[in-house]
Amino acid sequence: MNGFSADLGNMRRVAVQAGGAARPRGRGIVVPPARGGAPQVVRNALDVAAPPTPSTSDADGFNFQGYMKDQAARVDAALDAALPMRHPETIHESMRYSVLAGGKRVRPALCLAACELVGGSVESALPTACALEMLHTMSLIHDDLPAMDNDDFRRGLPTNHKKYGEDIAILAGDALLCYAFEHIAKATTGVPADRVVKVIATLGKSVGSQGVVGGQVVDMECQGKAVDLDMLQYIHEHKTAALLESAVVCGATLGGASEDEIEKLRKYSRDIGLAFQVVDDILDVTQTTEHLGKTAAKDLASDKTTYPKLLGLEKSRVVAEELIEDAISQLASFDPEKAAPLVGLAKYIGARTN
Ligand code: GRG
Repeated sequence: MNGFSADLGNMRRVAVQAGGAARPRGRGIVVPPARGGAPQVVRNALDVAAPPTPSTSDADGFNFQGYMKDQAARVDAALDAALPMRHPETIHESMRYSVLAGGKRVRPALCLAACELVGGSVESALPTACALEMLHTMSLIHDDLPAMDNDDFRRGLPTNHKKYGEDIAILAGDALLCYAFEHIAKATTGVPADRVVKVIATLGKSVGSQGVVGGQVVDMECQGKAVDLDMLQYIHEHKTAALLESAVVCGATLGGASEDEIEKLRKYSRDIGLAFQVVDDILDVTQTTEHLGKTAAKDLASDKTTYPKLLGLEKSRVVAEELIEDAISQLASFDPEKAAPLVGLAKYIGARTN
């Protein structure tokens, strides 16, 4: 696995400070003030100076860090424009606070890369890429609520309910969930309508009771109980991998992929999706709160079953590596130059440190 991928994860610059305030530095996104508070400037995790050149290109000369930085900047600008301040201000402030708080923008990047891989344009997939980030962010807002994971920090900032209260945090999640679909339907241009309808159906299923919500429910029901590997895999595949799969499949659909191409990309995305959560489990026990931008050792504290708990750290790392290798093998029939972003994303997901 390439060193450059891991470096990307080290670039989070939104520090968790005493009191939870973000440290304004240089250029960044101005997040609207909370009730009565001052505007904050936060930076995307990828919006930082790239490390020295040797680590920015992989063996094939693809500049993955540069690619991710460009895609994140594009997505951040599109999200900023898609979520303007409106009346009633509180809810829009709260939505913007979490969506624009940074994040690695992995799901939008997967969507844009899959669309371009099969011949589509970034512009045609950008509304769906933004919708994916809105859905992902709403799932984080709700996951952090006291009724769920009860967390105080996310993306290096106080969680949405800590900042705006539980009532507004629930509603901000609800509003982002609705707006994501409205945004795809209204803002997608240059794509045949039947593809857009397919994307809306795919995305809807992936976050509902047969996807993210289903995985979260089983995860909650399993807490404090003995969980075997099959059950853990079910949880991870639904709670986390479903949205990553959707990102890739929706991007490919918008770009006009054939059934055969969709199937290969579906297998790729299932592998990276599961690997993403296996690595998340590993990071929970190997990284600090400051580095992660969210509370570390949370799974340990809540006695959750994780891959490291069932298999140990080393075996979990091997599982993640094998999944990444399998994912990359699904891309073998595509033009290597066009597939480079998805190869890079797979390697990054396997080697990320936050
Ligand atoms: C989706 C309708 C709907 C409801 C939400 C609360 C809930 C139901 C689901 C929880 C889903 C969840 C939070 C899964 C964990 C996924 C995960 C590993 C998140 C971390 O993603 P990163 O590392 O985070 O990409 P950043 O902040 O970089 O975007």
